[in-house]
Amino acid sequence: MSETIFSKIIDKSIPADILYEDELSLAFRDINPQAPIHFLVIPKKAIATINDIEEQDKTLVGHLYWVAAKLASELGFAEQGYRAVMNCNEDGGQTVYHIHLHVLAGKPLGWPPYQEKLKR
Ligand code: DGP
Repeated sequence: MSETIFSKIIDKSIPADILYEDELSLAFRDINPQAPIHFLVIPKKAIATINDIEEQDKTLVGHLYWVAAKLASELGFAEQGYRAVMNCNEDGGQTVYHIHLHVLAGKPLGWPPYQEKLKR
């Protein structure tokens, strides 16, 4: 897999506002926040898209949600609520090809993200 900007954040060759790190994962604030709180939780293992998650990665992907919930609790927005989503490929809006969980919070978030216009 080719290197992405997130590999450089993992190896600390470029800076990021890091919220949490362990041997498997890293969480840092998104450079272009879409909500009052917006951070990313990524695996240190480079996996390009959701489609590239292999059977041996199942625990690792669950770990990303565990980190999201831990930070939600520590940062104080767990009870109010939040969204934790991964975009996949072009239609999903993915721009960085190293899987990442977006964690968005701090205001009521719109749903659904897309609605067909009703035909007359
Ligand atoms: P996605 O579109 O789902 O692939 O989201 C990629 C996110 O990554 C986007 O919200 C912006 C964020 N991002 C891209 N480059 C950087 C960076 O260099 N630093 C940080 N902190 N976030 C970045």
